[in-house]
Amino acid sequence: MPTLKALIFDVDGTLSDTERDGHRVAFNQAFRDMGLNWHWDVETYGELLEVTGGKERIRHFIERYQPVSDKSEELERFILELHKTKTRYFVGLLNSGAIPLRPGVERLLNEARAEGLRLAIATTTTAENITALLTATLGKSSIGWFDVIAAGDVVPNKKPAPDIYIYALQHMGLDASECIAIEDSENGLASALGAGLKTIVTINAYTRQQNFNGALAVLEHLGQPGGETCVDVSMIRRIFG
Ligand code: XBP
Ligand code: MG
Repeated sequence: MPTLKALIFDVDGTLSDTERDGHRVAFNQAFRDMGLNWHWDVETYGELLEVTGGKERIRHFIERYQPVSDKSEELERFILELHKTKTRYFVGLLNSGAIPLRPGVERLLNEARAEGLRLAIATTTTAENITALLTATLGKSSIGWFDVIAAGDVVPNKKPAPDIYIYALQHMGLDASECIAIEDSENGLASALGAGLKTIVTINAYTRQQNFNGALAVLEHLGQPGGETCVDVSMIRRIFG
């Protein structure tokens, strides 16, 4: 019977509720900066979230709503520049402290460390965003709490493909059977399950209606002691089996 050795956390929607008031706002600031008359309202962004990866989301938006004839390198350079501008704005929002951790995240991270569980991150987002989020919410030293921070373009295929979780497992030298993933979305769950990981889902406004078949548990959030839900290490060990 495998022993639980590590927790692997998703970032956007899991560590923090970053999409509606973070990434979406940063995208719109970047559009304005680059003289585009595009605006992603809350509903449109929710639809665009079906595509993971900010650069991939911009490309998908262009293909669906702003088709251009040339698929040239020019377009790719434009997308890269637009995404770089967006990341600058998003990091600025994180640095301002505008985006807190979700309930129970800091508590569970500290409990896991105290119990000798290893920690990792497996995310589609850009690595720079994670450094900024961890520093703003937990302090710079928290970056060292994670054995692996597997992020964004380090793998060819983003979520729902399993690549990013497989990358994290390989770099930790652990088997999927020794770990649990914590996710927020259908794409994230598919990615973790595809890598063979048992997965706990904490939903949010954008993912509430999605299909979480196969998850070990689907919860509002990680909760606090005495609350309706409190995901702590002993609870995780129980459902891990
Ligand atoms: C969520 C994503 C990311 C963010 C935007 O990542 O799909 O692409 O929406 O971040 P996860 P970037 O849930 O796996 O953390 O613009 O840096 O891609
Ligand atoms: Mg997520």
